[in-house]
Amino acid sequence: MRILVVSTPVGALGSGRGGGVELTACALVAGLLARGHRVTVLAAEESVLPTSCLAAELWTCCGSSQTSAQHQQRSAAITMPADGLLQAFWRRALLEGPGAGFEAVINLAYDWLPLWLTPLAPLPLFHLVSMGSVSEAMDLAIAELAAWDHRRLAFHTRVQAEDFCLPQAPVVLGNGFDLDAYGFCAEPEPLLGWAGRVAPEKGLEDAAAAAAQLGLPLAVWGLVEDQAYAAAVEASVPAGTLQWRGFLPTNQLQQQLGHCQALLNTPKWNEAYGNVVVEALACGVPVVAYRRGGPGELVQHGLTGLLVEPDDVTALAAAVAQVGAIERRACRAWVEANATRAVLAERVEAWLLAGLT
Ligand code: HBI
Repeated sequence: MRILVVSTPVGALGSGRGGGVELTACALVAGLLARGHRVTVLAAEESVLPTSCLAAELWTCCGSSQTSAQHQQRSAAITMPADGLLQAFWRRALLEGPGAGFEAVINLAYDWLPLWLTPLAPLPLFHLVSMGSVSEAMDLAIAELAAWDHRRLAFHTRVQAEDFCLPQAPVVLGNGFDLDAYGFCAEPEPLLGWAGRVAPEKGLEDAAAAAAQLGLPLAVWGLVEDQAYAAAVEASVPAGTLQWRGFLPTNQLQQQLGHCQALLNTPKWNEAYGNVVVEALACGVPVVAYRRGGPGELVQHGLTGLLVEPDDVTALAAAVAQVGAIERRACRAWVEANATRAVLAERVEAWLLAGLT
């Protein structure tokens, strides 16, 4: 098929500002290309596609970024900057899309406009919802679209989809990773890891507290989105507990991540999936996570990591002390079976075909 994939309007692909949706975009595009589909990516200017996606055509738009949906009040009205990137994306997709012969459009933005346009668009729009519930406006737009045609929506996990009012069982796609990009590490160092956007909904403070309790250093990878929050976490533990490693491209991240005894995953919100959980598993690193959101569904307790009662830092630390019992090879094996690009692309293709009948 000829497929248009529309990226997030919160930042350029490769900038790290798009968070997990950047990884999803590249996995989905590379997976569809590998299955012989022709793919065009519509993203913010300055976006960079990884080598695995270079066979895709890149369309770019300029305009002001959309405000991150999860950092607004739940009751906030729908807002778009007057010169918004979101509007530019969808004007181009709907004006040029039909002439370009796209049989389907996959939207990766967590925004109101593309959802609202779907019933009146000249092209079939499909939406991979990338977060749990963060606003009333999006909850309503998702519920209304699901009532119109639930086949146009897909989610990363069942627990994420449960946040929304859906008339039928949702399409659940998981996510996909390029295993060649992740090296397996059999022998860890006395080091714990945490990865993700450094922002309140990600709960870094709990992982820091657990590492301090255990007297182990905690390497922190990710874009510091909220400086004040990061400073507060740094101040909450003894100096030297946290090693701020910054936002690294995958090849550098996986090289460092593999040395961890465990990845701590401490979401405060209903994390839709938890890319970093699977990235750690791909390196052979067991995951100790709160039994919450996508990580609570992805981590196989006792096999690929340990799940603890959400927000219980003492239980988190106690579980980390037990993680040596987890077979590191079993962590990578789980990813090979459940979260490769090929698995994701098969599921995406089936989703589109089902929605087009
Ligand atoms: N906020 N408005 C808006 N649009 C997005 O596409 C978006 C977002 N916040 C976060 C985000 N996307 C991604 O980081 C997550 O979906 C992974």
